[in-house]
Amino acid sequence: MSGDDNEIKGGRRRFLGALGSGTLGWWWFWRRDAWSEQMLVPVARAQEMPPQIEGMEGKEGLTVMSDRPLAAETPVTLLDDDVTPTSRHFIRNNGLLSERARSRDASDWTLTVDGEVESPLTLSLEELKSRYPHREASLVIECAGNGRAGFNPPTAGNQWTLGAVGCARYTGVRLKDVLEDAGLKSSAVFVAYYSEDLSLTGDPNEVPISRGVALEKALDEHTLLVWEMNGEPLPSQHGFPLRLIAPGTPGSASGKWLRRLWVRDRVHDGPKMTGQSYRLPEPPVAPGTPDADIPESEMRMIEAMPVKSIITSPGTGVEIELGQPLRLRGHAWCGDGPVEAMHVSFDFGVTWRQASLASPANPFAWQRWEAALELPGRGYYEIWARATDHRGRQQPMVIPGWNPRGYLNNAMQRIAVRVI
Ligand SMILES: Nc1nc2c(c(=O)[nH]1)N[C@H]1C(S)=C(S)[C@@H](COP(=O)(O)O)O[C@H]1N2
Ligand SMILES: [Mo]
Repeated sequence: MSGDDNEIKGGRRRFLGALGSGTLGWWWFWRRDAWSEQMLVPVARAQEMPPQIEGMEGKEGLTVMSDRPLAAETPVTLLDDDVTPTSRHFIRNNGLLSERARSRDASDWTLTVDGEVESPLTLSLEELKSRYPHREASLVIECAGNGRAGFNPPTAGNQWTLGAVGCARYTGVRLKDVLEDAGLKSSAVFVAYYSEDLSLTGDPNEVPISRGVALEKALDEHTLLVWEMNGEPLPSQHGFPLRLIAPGTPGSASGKWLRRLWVRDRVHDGPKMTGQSYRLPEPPVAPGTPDADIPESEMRMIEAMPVKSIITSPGTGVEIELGQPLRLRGHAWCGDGPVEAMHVSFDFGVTWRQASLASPANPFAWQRWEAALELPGRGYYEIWARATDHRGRQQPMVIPGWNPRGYLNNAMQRIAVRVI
């Protein structure tokens, strides 16, 4: 890092230092690296990129959480685009890339669809492309653990802040069309995926993750099998040659590097489907409750991601001149329907202003929000941003229900602003 960057960061740190002493535990300010990420301008970040982490080729300014398996999130100010460029889409791998994903040769690749179907299918990529009508859509994928860094006491797993989310454009076919072609039996209740990523242990028989979607979601017309992301064949890290996108569900349902869809007569029980994986305690538990004290029968599967929003511009720590409006931008989304309203506050939630909110490009795309705030005078302000969904549910101000794996933190984001 150059001396200049140090100066910028040092100055802003002094300005933001006061935030650390707040009493509400506003987590993205507490975590030094989280808020320093947000303060850096992209050009400074470029100089900071860790050199040559395998799999990060072509990724711009992402923060690597883990290099084995690879997990990297996007600083929130780099998520401003309506359609997230591939270079800025987060990565979450549970295992290691297969030889096929590395070599990008799909010539002898097939997808098998079997289980509770009348006629099992084995399809090449060309057959899949030629048999069913093509669909294109902008779809949000959000890791269920996005925001995990906010939980107290901390929970194990990647300490995502705000950036394990993206909304890229995908091309593929409806999962529904493929399932109907195979002919669903009345016993079908769940569609499980098997993929060809490799376990970290190196054991070729060990499956790093095998999840999927309940039948109703599988038959939703927005649940796709895709071979293209942002107009290019799927990148190696994002599931080449074919992945599932079940938008609105935890990202882990959207299997990458697919080989098999197993239609099941019960809820799937593959790796990361059972125990505490992608489940919330019901009834709720006190923060820090040991795993052993929560019986498996009291863990309920997460089906939809909750309402959430981000402030993509400006980054926290910005200074504006008196008399200039503060122009805010970001996105809002919800896993089971549209976002209905977006509000911002500059006075700690005492008053709220309605922001403009665009319709989504299609269902399950995120929605652009914008606001121009007149701040009352010189000094220090915090901006809070709050989305309200189609059922009137709002983002909480503080970290919501602690759970053993740290899922579904959809607390409002806030940024600090100084009027000079
Ligand atoms: N086969 C397979 N599919 C997978 C994963 C994986 O490790 N293996 N990770 C899941 C998780 S936890 C998430 S959040 C999303 C991330 O998708 P992305 O890496 O394209 O952002 O992929 C999901 N699909
Ligand atoms: Mo995830």
